[in-house]
Amino acid sequence: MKDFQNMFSLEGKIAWITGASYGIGFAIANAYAKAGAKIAFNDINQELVDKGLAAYREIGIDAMGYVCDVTDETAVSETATRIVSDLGPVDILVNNAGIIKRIPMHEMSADEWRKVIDIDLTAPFIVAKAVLPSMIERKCGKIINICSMMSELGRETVSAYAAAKGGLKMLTRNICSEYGRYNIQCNGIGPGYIATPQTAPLRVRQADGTRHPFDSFIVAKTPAERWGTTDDLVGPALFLASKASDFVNGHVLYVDGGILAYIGKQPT
Ligand code: NAP
Ligand code: GCO
Repeated sequence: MKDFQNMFSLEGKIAWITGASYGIGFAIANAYAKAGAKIAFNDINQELVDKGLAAYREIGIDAMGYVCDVTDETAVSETATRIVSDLGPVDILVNNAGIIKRIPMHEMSADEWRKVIDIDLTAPFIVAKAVLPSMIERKCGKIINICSMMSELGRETVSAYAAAKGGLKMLTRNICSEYGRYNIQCNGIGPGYIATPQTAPLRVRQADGTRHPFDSFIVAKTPAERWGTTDDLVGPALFLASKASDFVNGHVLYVDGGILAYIGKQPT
């Protein structure tokens, strides 16, 4: 029988959250720290890492920050080694770092396409590869891939992002298939539309103070009738990192206020 009281505790665990100086990654790291985990995060440059370290310190979290581009296999492997020597072997990996380019597909260069695929799909493979051997050896581990509505849906201008996030859903299932026997769980979180810097351009107020048309579109498309907040993601992220989800594997948990369930408002 499980210890239900402590099912969601991450006491003694080491969590690595990529691209977590701010936004969704920061909120998840904050929750993991409050649940008892030690936090390692990386970001693309020293300025962001310093900004992240200051933000963690401000809320009382003693996080370790590393400059590391998640697409650079050597840098990722060196960072993984540093985390092990600074904190210990990684128990929980959250592949959070990501970018989007909103460009009509027929105008997108192959270099722009590759950049999105590299960061949003190839990097989770590279980072997972860096932590898997120790997880296999210790016969436990949690890998959480931050997927998207675009793991299921398409829309204008986001072809590379949708291809990457759809691919990330399948990488999630494959890591589960290949390593489930070692007591490693790999699941995804599919956030709906969350108010972060990544989506800020879609929420900019119009000159007359009214909502951006895309902002109104999302509110109408979401049964909850609002954008998500980073806090909406922390419960699901905690569940997938904790003992409470030890037999949950290969899923994408959509945290979208109901978008994927909804056909859309009927015309009035
Ligand atoms: P964000 O605010 O843009 O944060 C992403 C972080 O990843 C940034 O700190 C970014 O640094 C970093 N990053 C980018 N490229 C990197 C690289 N090569 N190596 C290391 N770090 C890198 O995004 P967010 O909205 O919090 O999103 C986090 C994740 O959730 C992403 O994977 C995103 O696709 C996904 N997501 C977001 C939403 C949403 O509505 N916001 C919904 C579904 C899924 P820079 O600041 O330099 O770019
Ligand atoms: C867009 C958005 C989305 C979200 C998110 C949805 O331009 O449509 O940026 O792709 O960020 O991934 O789940």
